Amino acid sequence: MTSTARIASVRARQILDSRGRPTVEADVTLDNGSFGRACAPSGASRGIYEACELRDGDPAHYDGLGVKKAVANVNEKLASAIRGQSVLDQEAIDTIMRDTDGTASLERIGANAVLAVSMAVACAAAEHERVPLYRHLANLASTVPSMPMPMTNILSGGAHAGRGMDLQDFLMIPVGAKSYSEALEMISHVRLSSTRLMKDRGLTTLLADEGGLSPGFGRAEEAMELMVQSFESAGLRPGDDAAIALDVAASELFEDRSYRLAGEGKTFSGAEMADFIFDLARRYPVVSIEDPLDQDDWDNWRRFASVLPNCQIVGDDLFVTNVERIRMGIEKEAANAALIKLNQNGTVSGTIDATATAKAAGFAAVVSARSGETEDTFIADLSVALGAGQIKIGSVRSSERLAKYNRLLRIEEDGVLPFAGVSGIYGHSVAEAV
Ligand code: 2PG
Ligand code: MG
Repeated sequence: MTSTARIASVRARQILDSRGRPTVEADVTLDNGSFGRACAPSGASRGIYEACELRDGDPAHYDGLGVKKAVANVNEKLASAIRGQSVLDQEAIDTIMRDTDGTASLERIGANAVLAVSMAVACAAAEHERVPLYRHLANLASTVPSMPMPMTNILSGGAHAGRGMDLQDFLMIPVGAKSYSEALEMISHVRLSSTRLMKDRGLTTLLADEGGLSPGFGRAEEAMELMVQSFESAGLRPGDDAAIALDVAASELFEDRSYRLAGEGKTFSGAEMADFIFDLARRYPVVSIEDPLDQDDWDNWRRFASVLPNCQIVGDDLFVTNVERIRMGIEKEAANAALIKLNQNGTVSGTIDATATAKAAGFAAVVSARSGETEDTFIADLSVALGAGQIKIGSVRSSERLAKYNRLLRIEEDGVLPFAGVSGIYGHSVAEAV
């Protein structure tokens, strides 16, 4: 048994994320001197049901994107509310913070304020217990840790790339990898191959927010072809060694009850949008599709999931890491996997609950970064701790992403954790386990 340690002080500040925008960083110090620090991430293609990210709205500073109010809420409200609490009781601390806010979507204090503190509390507890963060989180969640399979952006469009392509992300899953480090090497190889192929063809190799390449293609098919060619030129067999995952981020395309795909020159109904994605999934080695439809288009989600029963169908904007919405998805059989983002939920314990809800129903879980990230590596430990099976960090480019990939290399080096491989991807062994 470890002795308890109590929260002595909490302090927040405004720092900048990978897009140069303000975000909240929080420090938690315990009465025995143990310390935890964490930073809230921030999304660009946000779901309307996400917990609230509090921004100052003062045009004189950072175009209204400052987070000084959220910082003040930590320093003036949350700090006194949780001072003296046992750091080991994450759930009680998260509940106090939710009660201090008093709204379901944390709109008074701000989910960015609450989450940064919630994560820093977990970090301080791990330091106090002298265990790696993933061990502490696995103890909190009563889960069995494993090394996740990465799902990595190679080509990007949508809100992350100035709407260069309609679909937001064309990702690679190195399904043939036998270890996390092998998976990472395969990804790096494909990333380099695609850059080379694009340069050879005289295409632009602009970088999107998460480090994916933005070739400026109009049509999704051109991006799919380039994905397959990049696998082959890296010496990988499409489908056997490397497969494709899509994040359509369709809520961003939904306007006036239609899906508007400027690059394709098409406007689709929900059924036509689904058919468009089915067609891509049939012609290319696609194993995972995220947000193929709008966050409120439940009927078409249901139909979509029933037509592609062996493909992983991931709800991001649809579920927003929210237990109630994940339950609705389970009931309606609208998907078979949940994207897990801490800041959509607002607390560490709420995120653990959302993941447990999904997993208990046989859904797969993908722990995910946001387009706005920092050097914080919390999600690497979280994905391991929850035995989520999959992680989505962004491309292997720029240090806010590499910090997390590299943290996973260090965890792997401990040599004690199994690699999830394809077992965490729905339609592989998750489906059989249901
Ligand atoms: C997503 C995320 C991460 P954002 O849609 O899955 O890629 O994007 O953080 O901009 O919501
Ligand atoms: Mg998404």
